[in-house]
Amino acid sequence: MNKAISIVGVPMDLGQSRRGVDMGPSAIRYAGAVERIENLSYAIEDCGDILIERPTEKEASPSNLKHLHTVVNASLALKRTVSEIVENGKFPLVFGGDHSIAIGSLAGITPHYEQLGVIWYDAHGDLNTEETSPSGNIHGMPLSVALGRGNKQLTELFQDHPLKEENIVLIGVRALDEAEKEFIRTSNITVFTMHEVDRLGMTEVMSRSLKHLEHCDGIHLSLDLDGLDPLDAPGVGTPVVGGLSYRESHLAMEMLHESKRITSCEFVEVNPILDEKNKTAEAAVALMGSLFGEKLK
Ligand code: Z70
Ligand code: MN
Ligand code: MN
Ligand code: MN
Repeated sequence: MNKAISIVGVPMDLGQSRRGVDMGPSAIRYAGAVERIENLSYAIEDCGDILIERPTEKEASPSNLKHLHTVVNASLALKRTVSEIVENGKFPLVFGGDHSIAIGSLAGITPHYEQLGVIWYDAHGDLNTEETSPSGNIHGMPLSVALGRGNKQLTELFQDHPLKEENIVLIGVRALDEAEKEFIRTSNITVFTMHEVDRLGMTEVMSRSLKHLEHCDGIHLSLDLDGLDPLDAPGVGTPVVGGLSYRESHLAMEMLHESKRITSCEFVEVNPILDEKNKTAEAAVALMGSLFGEKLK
């Protein structure tokens, strides 16, 4: 794994409806992310936070997209920052913020790879578009946008470098909208729902995922804390019961570390207002420990 890491925080909470996830980057830093990774002898720099506009009056959003303007501007700023980090030969580690920030991080990363693989660790598919979204929340759309589907102001951030369906693996899925199910049925995306995790076990799910992405020249991990069970990660905006356990998640991170394939990642949807004594941020930091190579012996 790249031993030089650059952290960037994205205090964004306008991609969904529950305030407070903009404090995610602070909560993750407070839980000791920098020290934890430094202890594993990485050279780590904290680039601070992307500036997010606070909309002063009701933003006139076109159609079914809440705070489109703010999300587009934040995505553009994050895209530039992340792209620069990759250009400088460093590993981008992004702290959310809600999952809409994946639009900016992926847009900054895809141009640097021929075949970027993505592991999407989430209870949700995040595959809605402006037309299909039941909520109008952009955090339910980032994977669609990265595939070039949806509102042009968002998809044009990817220009001629969208993701490819066959390079995407979803893990932990247990809450899909009808249109997302329909899209997945006809697409080449690989999905390991909770059913497959129960059936196969995390070891097999992770081996198959990595095998599926074998041809990729980089792999981005997008980890939504709501992929974990709410018992282990209560501080998220949309908790869904029956999720991945703390232990399965550590196993997944350890296998990703062993694979040496991860080239960038983000940890999103930590909402300290909804949390229990920073438990969710602490889980995020503990998982980073495993991802970056912490060992018990
Ligand atoms: C729903 C929607 C979602 C994250 C919830 C929920 C999407 N499918 N994404 N939490 N991270 O509104 O589109
Ligand atoms: Mn998500
Ligand atoms: Mn190119
Ligand atoms: Mn989610």
